[in-house]
Amino acid sequence: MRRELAVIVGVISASLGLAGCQLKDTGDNVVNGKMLFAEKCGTCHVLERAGATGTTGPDLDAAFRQSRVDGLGESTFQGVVLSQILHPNRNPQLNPEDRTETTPQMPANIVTGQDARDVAAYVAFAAGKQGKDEGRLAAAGASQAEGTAEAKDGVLDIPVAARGLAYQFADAKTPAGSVQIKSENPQSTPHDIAIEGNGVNEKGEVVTSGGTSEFTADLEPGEYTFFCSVEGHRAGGMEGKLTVE
Ligand code: HEC
Ligand SMILES: [Cu+2]
Repeated sequence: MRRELAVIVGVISASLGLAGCQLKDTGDNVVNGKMLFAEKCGTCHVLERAGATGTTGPDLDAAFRQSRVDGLGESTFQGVVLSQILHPNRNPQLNPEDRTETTPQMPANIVTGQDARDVAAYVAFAAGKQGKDEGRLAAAGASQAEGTAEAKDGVLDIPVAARGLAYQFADAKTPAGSVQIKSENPQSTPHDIAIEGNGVNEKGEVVTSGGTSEFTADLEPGEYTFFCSVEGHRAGGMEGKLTVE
């Protein structure tokens, strides 16, 4: 009972603060909320301000945009998001396409306690809202892939980025021949690395939390694609061009 009350009071005081100014001391830390969102939620949801590109669950910008236009307050949003985190899929739904299986499910309690309140506060602040995050919030979103990974001594290393559906590199290059392709994954979200093109279709193991996905392939010169084969991740942006010279 006591604990429930504390949650409710927390939600109300946070939303009052948020309505006035995004970074005022509200008791809820939206910077922490955004980092956690990008790491743990953004792999399944789109939320543009967080750089989140996941496609397994609903697009949260789309989900909240109309309610925002209709003038529903961020306190309401925060309550909705928090209860979704604590008790997801209370009503598992039939897949609208074939009406046989249930649609994918969101795991409960991915974040807990104050972290869950921080995430809910950030989503309430950001979902469906135009513009970009500023100040301390700006740097806390999903990582962006950048630059070209180049093979060294027959090893092509394309690590997973710190947060979100991204590798550290946007594309890659290697000389032809036998190449060991590897990708360390620092996230708790599972990822692997795979390549396809020119009749090649190979992948490493799915790994989490510091594990390395790797395999060796014999590659002829040409254009290939590297990507993560975990469902929804390639569509969310985990892919790049591999040029073999
Ligand atoms: C493994 C994929 C996955 C992860 C990770 C995930 N979600 Fe979800 N989420 C879903 C799916 C699927 C649904 C729709 C079905 C349901 O409600 O469970 C959903 C629904 C939601 C909804 C309701 C949207 C609507 O239109 O009603 C919210 C809000 C939400 N998630 C927020 C979050 C937050 C915040 C996190 C991180 C703490 C998170 N999700 C992590 C898959 C995920
Ligand atoms: Cu992945």
